[in-house]
Amino acid sequence: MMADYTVRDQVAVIELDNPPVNALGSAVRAGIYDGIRKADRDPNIKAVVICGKRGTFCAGADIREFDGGKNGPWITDIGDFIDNMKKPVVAAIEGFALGGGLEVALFCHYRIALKTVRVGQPEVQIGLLPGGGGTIRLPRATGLKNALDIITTGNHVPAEKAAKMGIIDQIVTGDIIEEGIKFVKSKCNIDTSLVCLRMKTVKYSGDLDDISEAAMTKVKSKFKGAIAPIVCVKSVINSAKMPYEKGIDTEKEHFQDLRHSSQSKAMRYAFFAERAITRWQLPSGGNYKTAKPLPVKTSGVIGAGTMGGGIALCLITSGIPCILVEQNQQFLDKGLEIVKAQLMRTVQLGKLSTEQAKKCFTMLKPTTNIEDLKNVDLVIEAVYEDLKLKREIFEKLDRICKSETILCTNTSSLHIDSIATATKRQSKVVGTHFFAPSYIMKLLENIYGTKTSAETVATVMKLGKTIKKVPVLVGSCTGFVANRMLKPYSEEAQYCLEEGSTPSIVDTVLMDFGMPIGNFQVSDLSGLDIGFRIKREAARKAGVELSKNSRFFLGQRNCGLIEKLYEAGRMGKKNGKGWYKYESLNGKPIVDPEVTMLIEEHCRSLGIERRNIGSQEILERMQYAMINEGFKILEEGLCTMAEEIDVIWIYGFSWPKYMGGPMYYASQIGLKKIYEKVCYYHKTFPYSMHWVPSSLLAKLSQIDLPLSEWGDVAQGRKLVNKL
Ligand code: 3H9
Repeated sequence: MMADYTVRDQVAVIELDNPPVNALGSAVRAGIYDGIRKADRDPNIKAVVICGKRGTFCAGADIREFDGGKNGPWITDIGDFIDNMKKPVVAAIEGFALGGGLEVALFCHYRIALKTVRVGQPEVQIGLLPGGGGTIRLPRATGLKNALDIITTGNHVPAEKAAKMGIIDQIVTGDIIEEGIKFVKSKCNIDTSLVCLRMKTVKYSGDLDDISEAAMTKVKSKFKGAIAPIVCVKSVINSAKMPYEKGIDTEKEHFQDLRHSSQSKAMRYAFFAERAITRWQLPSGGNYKTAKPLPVKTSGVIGAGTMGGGIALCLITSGIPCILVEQNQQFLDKGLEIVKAQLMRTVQLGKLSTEQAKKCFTMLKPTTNIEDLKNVDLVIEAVYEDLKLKREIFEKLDRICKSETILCTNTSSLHIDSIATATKRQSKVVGTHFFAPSYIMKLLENIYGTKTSAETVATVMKLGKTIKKVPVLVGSCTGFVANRMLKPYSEEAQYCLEEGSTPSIVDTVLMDFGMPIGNFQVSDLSGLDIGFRIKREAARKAGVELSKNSRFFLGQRNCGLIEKLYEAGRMGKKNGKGWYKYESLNGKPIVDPEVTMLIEEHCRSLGIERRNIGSQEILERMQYAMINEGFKILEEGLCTMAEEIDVIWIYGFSWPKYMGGPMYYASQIGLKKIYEKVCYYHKTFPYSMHWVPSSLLAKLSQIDLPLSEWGDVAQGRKLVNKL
């Protein structure tokens, strides 16, 4: 049994014991159930303490068991037994009490916790609802509104706030088991049956329909397309509308439906993918187990633009002092204003208090003297994408900084070696690609160069976590993983325009699929001038003309629409005119007949006959082209597992988690079908190199292997011809 039973001073102590987080697998549930029945039977036992080993109470049900058919007592069976006990039962909480863990605690007559504890019902984040009485009992402890908030967001609640809400009865200090015993003994003479009845019989006031409608509207707009938040609202409202037992039974039915849903399966995959990517390894052999991160106690950022300012903000709000460098006072002042404005916004959103924000700001040291960086542990260069400039900066940093300093470049496309070779410390140079807006977006694409050491990688992977990002390690190539995959995706969107579609049709198809924002809306946000400059730079490097009227560029299919829009003065949202028009900077995209005319004129001038393109074709072309690129990335060893690609799309481009990421999506469609379609489009569009089928995709389409093994096949750790 995975719950220890001991007796101390006539109190039974049941300790959950399932490393690493005491997840409530069937054996643990059986252990608790046996323990409380034993305590109840034993006349020498006066009370019970339930707690967890290894400094944490419990992180909820064992998510790994959801795919199999393991049984054992349900949480509500354990709970009903506790409810009917005459001996008081206290949950003594340290670390986390999440999901089923909090549900078990809510069935206990009392809950005490250390101040550092966090509680929550995060089930919604894996496409579920709390299925062990959480939606029925939590509202009885906190009131409907708080419970709706906790259950539909899945956010953790710190102990003191939880105590104010009625979840925790007492905050304690010291040894949690000793405190539990002391607490529960003080309750021995109270009739506990009355205490537990309190939970069952609580009645609600207020207009339930209004509360329900407001909550539904909120979750439908905040979690567009996700089913679980909607079911969570329904079940919490049931707690007020239905008799207690009926509410519990209905909750269990909802839980089982969601457990088998494709959305929950995808989100459970994403949960484990996020953990799998922390087990990184370098081709040279260094890995997450052996490499020790260096401490980063001080930092520097070069460039106080929106990117650099946002990065500096990430550092100072995580408690890492930062020296912010700009080339002149004017730029520096402008950058500081941006940082201040972002900090203010954080305060307005309630994420920081005014005091905390002020304290953070004192950790920022603005300067125009790059020499001030000489003693920092790590520098992130965030100037614009110009190789010559970046090399100059790295050459200078190499001279100025102490020998231990790690030098990071926030590049979105340049090879790391092309920058690292400007220094004599290539092992300490690494790419840290932030996504705009850098303070908000969670993805941090860390890129190793040929000579980057495992220690350097370990340091930036740890730093990513410290500044609350999701760090993913990838190899260096043009555009790295994120932008390299985005390229065919966006190109296909443009080809669809010149073949007959419109920006709003393409964007609607993507948003109906679940993307929060369409491709052309994103392009307007980043600015059409960026796309234009990238293309112009590629032409310059190749020594050729960038011709907007040619259907070919560098031997490949070309769509000159970006050039034409740029020429027509359409820069994107910043000047109110891009693929759409905008009435203000915060305005919504409006279809602009001028753009439609421009596209039609473009087609006429090139003799392209426009046709109706169905939504399935638009989706397939954008997604399969990008997925094919993903397989090439695996094939080239730039990622070691498909999970890395999925996490990049979830956190870098807001791919809906309930679709698991593009590679997971491909696994659900079936690689055979994807491969056939890629071959079909390759034949149809022979001048688009991105349709050349990946040989790994070709290989995997012939066999049925789980996604978790695709990386092994790519790297020869699994030989498919021997299967
Ligand atoms: C539920 O409770 C349903 C009920 O309402 C009804 C049921 C009847 N199961 O994240 P970390 C593993 S649904 C299995 O790196 P941290 C994790 O995979 C559940 N494994 O650490 C990793 O393994 P590995 C509702 C789990 O300190 C290791 O533990 N609960 C579970 O950064 C360390 O995890 C949740 O959704 C689990 N429940 O964060 C909570 N939890 O080393 C999910 C963790 O092999 N968990 N593991 O990669 C979390 O949010 C975080 O893990 C936690 C710790 C905050 C607890």
